[in-house]
Amino acid sequence: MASTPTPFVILTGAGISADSRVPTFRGRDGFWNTYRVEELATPQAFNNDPDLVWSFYHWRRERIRSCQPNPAHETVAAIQQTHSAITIITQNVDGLHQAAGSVNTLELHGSLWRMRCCICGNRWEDRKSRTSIPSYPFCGGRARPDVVWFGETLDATLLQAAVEASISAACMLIIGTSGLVYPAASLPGEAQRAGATLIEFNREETTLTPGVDIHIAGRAAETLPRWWAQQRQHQSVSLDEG
Ligand code: BJW
Repeated sequence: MASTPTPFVILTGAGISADSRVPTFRGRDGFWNTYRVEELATPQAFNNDPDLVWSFYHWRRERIRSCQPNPAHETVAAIQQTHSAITIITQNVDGLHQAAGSVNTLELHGSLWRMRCCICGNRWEDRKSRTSIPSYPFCGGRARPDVVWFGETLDATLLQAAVEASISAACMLIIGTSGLVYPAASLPGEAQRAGATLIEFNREETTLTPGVDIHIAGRAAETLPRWWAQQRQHQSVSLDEG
């Protein structure tokens, strides 16, 4: 017997946090000094110039520390509350989905608020302001942010969970991602092949736009709450009529 699909799976990228004043990576506002993320977010860059890469992460942590979830994060959390099996798949490392009250958030690219020891691989939470690279107190190894850099593999269990959630949903909401970075960018295709409707919320058209069923243009902090309010209204009208 075929199982009933989960109503939604939600895939988010940097654009959902743009209205919380978290800088995006690419496009109009996606800059850090004169560097591109592809030049800094790699293990080679960290090996060659750890202080430069650390200063990029220090800048990001200090900037994001005071950022609050915006109405798009809050709407994602509200959508999730309608069905216990709704999964949020995020490429973001800012923690704003959790701050908005979401659970079951698959952080595909890790977290800015966790460190990992370069020697022993242990991970720990760290929210302190750190202008220079800390060491892991137990083995003395150099710390790095526990994020996924280009050329590094994603956590296999998380990725598998993301694929399963994508192929089990009736509808994927794709919010604020350029769709340029793999394997996250392949999840909408997986969902669509399994029968899901794809709805994209983005300020601009992206590489995913030609393949989606509906593209809703504008800032996610405005478009997502409006769209969700309309869905709720349709739902209550059809319940009243039924
Ligand atoms: C708004 C808005 C508003 C603005 N409202 N919208 C298959 C094909 C080709 C290449 C590859 C492939 N498989 C693997 C690769 C290589 C590579 C890759 O994808 N390269 C591409 C660039 C071509 N992938 C990897 O290396 C991955 N590892 C991997 O696959 O391992 C196996 C393997 C290794 C090597 C070879 C082959 C296989 C790892 C990828 C890790 C990405 N890491 C980063 C940094 C994380 C840590 C950190 O934050 O510092 O993740 S890079 C950066 O990009 C970050 C993001 O999560 C990610 C995606 O960016 P995102 O979220 O889409 O943001 P933007 O800025 O690109 O877009 C913002 C969007 O929002 C825009 O569309 C705006 O319009 C919109 N927007 N304001 C709504 N208010």
